[in-house]
Amino acid sequence: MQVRLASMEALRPETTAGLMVRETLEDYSRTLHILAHPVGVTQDGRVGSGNFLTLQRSTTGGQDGDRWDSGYGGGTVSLPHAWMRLNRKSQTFTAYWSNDGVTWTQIGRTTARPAYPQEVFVGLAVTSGGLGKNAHFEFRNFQNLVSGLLPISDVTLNEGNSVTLGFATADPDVPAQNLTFSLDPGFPEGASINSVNGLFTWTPNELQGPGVYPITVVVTDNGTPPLSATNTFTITVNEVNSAPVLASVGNRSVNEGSALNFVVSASDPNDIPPNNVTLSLDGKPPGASFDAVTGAFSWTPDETQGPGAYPVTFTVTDDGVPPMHASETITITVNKTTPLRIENLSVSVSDGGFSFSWSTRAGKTYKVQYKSSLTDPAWRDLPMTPIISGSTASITDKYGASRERYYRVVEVE
Ligand SMILES: [Ca+2]
Ligand SMILES: [Ca+2]
Ligand SMILES: [Ca+2]
Repeated sequence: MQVRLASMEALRPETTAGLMVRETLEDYSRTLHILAHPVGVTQDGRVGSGNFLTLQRSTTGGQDGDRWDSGYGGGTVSLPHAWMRLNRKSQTFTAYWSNDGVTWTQIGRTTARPAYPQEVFVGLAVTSGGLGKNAHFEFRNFQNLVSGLLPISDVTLNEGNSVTLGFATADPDVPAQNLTFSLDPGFPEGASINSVNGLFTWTPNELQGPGVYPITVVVTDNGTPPLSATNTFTITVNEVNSAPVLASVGNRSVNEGSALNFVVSASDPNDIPPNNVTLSLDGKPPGASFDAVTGAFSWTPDETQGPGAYPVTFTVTDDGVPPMHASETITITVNKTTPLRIENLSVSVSDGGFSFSWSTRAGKTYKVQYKSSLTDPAWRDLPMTPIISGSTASITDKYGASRERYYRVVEVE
């Protein structure tokens, strides 16, 4: 706080006027003063050239004439411009004087022991200079400077949301100084304060939640020296759970009797820290298996399952709060496989060989193989290819009808 002493009348050597801090409103409370002492008589009786001085009562009920650690006898009191300022930062009190309210000179500084309470009483203090004496004082320009940064409540919000907070001084109408707002180092990335109007804004990102962030706002005036006040509060950022992601599976098809194997994978890439994820499968066809840990699906549909279309749903669920999930429903198409059937097979013996004919199926090609004995280990291809005529294929093996051979017709894909 600061004040200008504009006039004093009825001066006596002990007449003083200035600012006071007191611990309580009781008599003989601990106090701290900065006083203008225009007559300039020092406490030990010597005449000075005009002084500002600091005094304190450092113990409850004790003497009120203790100096601060250094403060007695600064500057010249030059009415009506006798400016005094008393600044508190935590337990450190500093006194300044000025003859213009712009350039300030420190006169005393002390750290209170025991500590003063957070809230103290402040005001103007005068001494007439003797019992029964009257004196008249005129103060102007009292300002409760930035020391009164209004307290602000702690804030809790979700990551991704914005917070805007206004920081006001306790005395918003008065400050003649330009005030500059800033944040103490250590504030979270992305947080900022408007240096002019004290508007604090922050949108904590995914990386910053969950977390607890103490933030200290500093407001500084442009006096000489500059004085500042701080206000610390806490922002708690909650984690917001995002859904996990299932890697695309896609529809599948398989022939009955064949194995279908694939692996489903999932993660939680949109959360920091990521959640644990669990896989599950709905609509599992009979005979299929699914490993929820590895995501491995396997199924060999049997003869009774094709043809058919089987919708199955894979789901990933995370362990966030609340749990989130993602799923994909695919269709597994089971194809019927048609066994090879050679129809309308006829065999004749003619022209010194064996002739075969059979009905063909569209899109298929054929070959004929033989063995001389059924105990031969392998079938051999006949060197000639079948002759296709319409939907009939025929082939003649001029091997000699009196001999023995075993044949088979092979449908080639
Ligand atoms: Ca996060
Ligand atoms: Ca998640
Ligand atoms: Ca998140």
